[in-house]
Amino acid sequence: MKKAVSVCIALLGVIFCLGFGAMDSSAAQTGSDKGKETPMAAYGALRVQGRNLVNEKGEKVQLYGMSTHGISWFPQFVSRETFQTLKEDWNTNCIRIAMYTAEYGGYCSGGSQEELKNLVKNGVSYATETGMYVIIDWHVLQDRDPNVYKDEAVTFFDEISALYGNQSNVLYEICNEPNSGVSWEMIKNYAEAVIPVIRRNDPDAVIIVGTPNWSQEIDKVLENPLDYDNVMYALHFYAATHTDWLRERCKICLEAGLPVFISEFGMCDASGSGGNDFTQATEWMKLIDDYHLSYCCWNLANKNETSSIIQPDCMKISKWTEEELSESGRWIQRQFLTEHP
Ligand code: IDC
Repeated sequence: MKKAVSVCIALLGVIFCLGFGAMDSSAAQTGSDKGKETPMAAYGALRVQGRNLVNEKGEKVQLYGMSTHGISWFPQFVSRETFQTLKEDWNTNCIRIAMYTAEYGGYCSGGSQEELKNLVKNGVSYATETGMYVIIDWHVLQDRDPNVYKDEAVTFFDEISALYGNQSNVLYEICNEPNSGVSWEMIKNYAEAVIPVIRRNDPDAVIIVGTPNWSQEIDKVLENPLDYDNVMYALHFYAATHTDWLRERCKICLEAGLPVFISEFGMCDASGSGGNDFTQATEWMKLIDDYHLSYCCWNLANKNETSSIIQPDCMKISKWTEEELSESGRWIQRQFLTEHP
């Protein structure tokens, strides 16, 4: 009898230890997430309410993170490890995937459309696994007028949005930066062709629309906005070039109720190089903070240019040390970590 009791006690002890062991290992698994819910789990489906991006409960949401460089040039950064690092070590909740349309290896300029689509799809999968929001950016630049490749855009967004209709973390940016005299009316015509195609597949997704003059003349939208729900308008700034006057314009639009999304910005000048102007960048961050704006920083690459966040001699695609980051990288990482504790 005594023996049976001691066997029972021993068994209970083993079960107890195993139980705690199991608890410990599950704690270790969530340890890398610092015990936080993923951004997607915390916010769910997003929508636009007045000038704000809001979550399912109608509370304001701020998306923030990095934009890739062109994925034709730097496909290696569309990776699971990269996105994990950006979420866990950089505290970001969003990633923008920039697919150029007309530049080197662009979607409409000789790049392999299948490979580019696969990169976009992989990017969306990695973001989803990581619990982040993801922006699919049709990166109009050298083509100036989004109508030049409107048919290609319609086909692309039709195919891509059909995949994500039941996912709540995908946003569509339908034209990065129309420029060189392309008017808001021309952009609006384009948007009116592309948005219904996305809406058919993904009725509630948030759609970001670029604005004239490299997404700076956002005020042109005020008199003639698009007649769709869940649309936001892009404003892009490069702090060493675009200062008070563009912030003033941004404020006027916000006060008039326009939903603004800063889907691209840099701390340097508009060439993507030159020196950083952190005084101006800090002024921009104040505005972003005051209005709870969403913002994506250009760019996630190791190119030898100021706006790239990784040193050109560093080949790592994740877990960069401070020394492996550029001056821009160090500044923006600190911004993400301190602004959104
Ligand atoms: C720049 C890249 C650069 C690349 C060039 C191609 O930083 O490496 O050679 O594009 O034209 C934008 C654009 C963005 C630009 C960036 C800096 O959206 O594509 O990237 N910029 O010039 N608008 C304002 C600045």
